[in-house]
Amino acid sequence: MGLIQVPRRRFLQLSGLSSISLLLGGCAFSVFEGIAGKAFEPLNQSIEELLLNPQKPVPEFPASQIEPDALIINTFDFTPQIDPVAFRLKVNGEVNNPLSLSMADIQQMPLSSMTIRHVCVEGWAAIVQWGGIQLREIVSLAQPKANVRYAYFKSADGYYESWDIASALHPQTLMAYQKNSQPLSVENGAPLRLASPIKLGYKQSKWVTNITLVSDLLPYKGYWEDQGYEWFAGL
Ligand SMILES: Nc1nc2c(c(=O)[nH]1)N[C@H]1C(S)=C(S)[C@@H](COP(=O)(O)O)O[C@H]1N2
Ligand SMILES: [Mo]
Repeated sequence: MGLIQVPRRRFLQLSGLSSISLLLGGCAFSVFEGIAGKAFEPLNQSIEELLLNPQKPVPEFPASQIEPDALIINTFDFTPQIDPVAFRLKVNGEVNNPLSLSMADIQQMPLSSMTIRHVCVEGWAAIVQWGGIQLREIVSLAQPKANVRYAYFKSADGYYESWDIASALHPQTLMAYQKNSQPLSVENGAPLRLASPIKLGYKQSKWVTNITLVSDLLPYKGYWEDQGYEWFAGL
């Protein structure tokens, strides 16, 4: 039962902190660092090491605990309509092999499925099953350079996010195209969205069109982060 209690307790701490960081901006970062603890360690690991040695998976929930109605649609502005046939996921930046992948390309790669808890700072959570391709598969296909430390995600609605590379390469960080064993709906981010049990909901970009691998964070970090929300946002 620790499986359920730990994320819930963390969630309460995090939601408190999110309002603090909203008030104090960057000043709350050191407070958060203490709570996040070892979550910060992987930031120092090289990308080669991370690709070679996958990190430990987070325990999952049995499929019987999926809460089909609990995932609330949360979209800051509008729902972009993307033609899934014309769609290409672009992967570029500090890579030796830039990619432009169709959904057919992506769906030919191994399908990973996981049942995890999605946690939104607005005060709700939902156990969801996501299916898709591990982001680490896509990143390794792009042949990242040794200096890569962050991934930027651009979405079709103007949303943007940045992640530390360790979290992006976690085995349960997926580019998902299925929800609860069904094709992903447009509202939930079709054709492709981020899904991961190790980050808060706002890190999990829907309608991702571009992934850019970089060595340093840019002055803009994420849609909510640039308005004061915490950047690492680990669970
Ligand atoms: N492109 C994009 N991605 C996004 C958002 C958004 O507004 N635009 N909202 C985020 C937030 S705050 C949450 S909680 C989840 C919600 O996912 P859902 O709408 O599929 O439940 O999407 C995240 N990803
Ligand atoms: Mo959210």
